[in-house]
Amino acid sequence: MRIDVLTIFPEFFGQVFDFGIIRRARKADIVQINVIDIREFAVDKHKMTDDRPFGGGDGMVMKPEPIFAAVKHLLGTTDREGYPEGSRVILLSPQGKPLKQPMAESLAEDADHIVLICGRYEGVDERVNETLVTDEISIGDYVLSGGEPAAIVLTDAIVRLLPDALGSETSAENDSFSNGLLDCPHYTRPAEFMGMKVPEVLLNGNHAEIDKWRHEKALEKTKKNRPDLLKIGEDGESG
Ligand code: 9D3
Repeated sequence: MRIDVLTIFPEFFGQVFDFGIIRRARKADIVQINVIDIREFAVDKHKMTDDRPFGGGDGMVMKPEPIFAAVKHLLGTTDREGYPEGSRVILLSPQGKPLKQPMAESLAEDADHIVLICGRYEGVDERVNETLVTDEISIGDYVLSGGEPAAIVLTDAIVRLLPDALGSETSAENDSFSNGLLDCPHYTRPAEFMGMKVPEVLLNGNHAEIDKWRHEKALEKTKKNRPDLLKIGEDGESG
């Protein structure tokens, strides 16, 4: 898979793609990640990437021309109907569909070239959305200063699902959410730390009991922190 990140703040990404699973996946050539400065595609002598909103109001809007030029450079066309098979252009925006694990799963499975557009300021000229964008995604109901942190989150969620990206020591099947519950608590040595004891059941080697305990604790944690995950039927979701 190839992921190209379009941003006006390329330095923001620093070393975030140089650690852990993403680093390993890049080394193994499972994914190629490029961070591209939108300003390189600016058309005027001042290299402008933003301008004042038509209709008035506060803030600035990202201009369409540099983003169209960048997508044309990367995908050969500015018509989303004509993109190569398996190409997606994703706009990270507060107005997007909220990111959920199944979206990351289908992108990991179906896409071989993803272009991420990071918005800044008040937003991006809507013609980008109308013509270039195949998917508009938000990472949740809170306000960020721009799409860059969201691009990092989405990239991480996708890359770790690519075949062979996870080491054998861990598995995407055991993740939180794959059974609809949060994960159970975990403990390691020492068996007693500052007077706090590891639950006896984890020490006795009875794996049927351990599995039962883990499921109970997962349910308890989910009720406390994410009761919404236990509700079913409201909009056809499995809960
Ligand atoms: C006043 C209207 N605001 C929109 C809800 C303005 C605005 C806030 C934040 C415009 C852009 C931004 C920058 N955020 C993103 O680009 C963004 C984002 C987010 O803020 N929350 C969750 N997911 C995302 S993805 C991109």
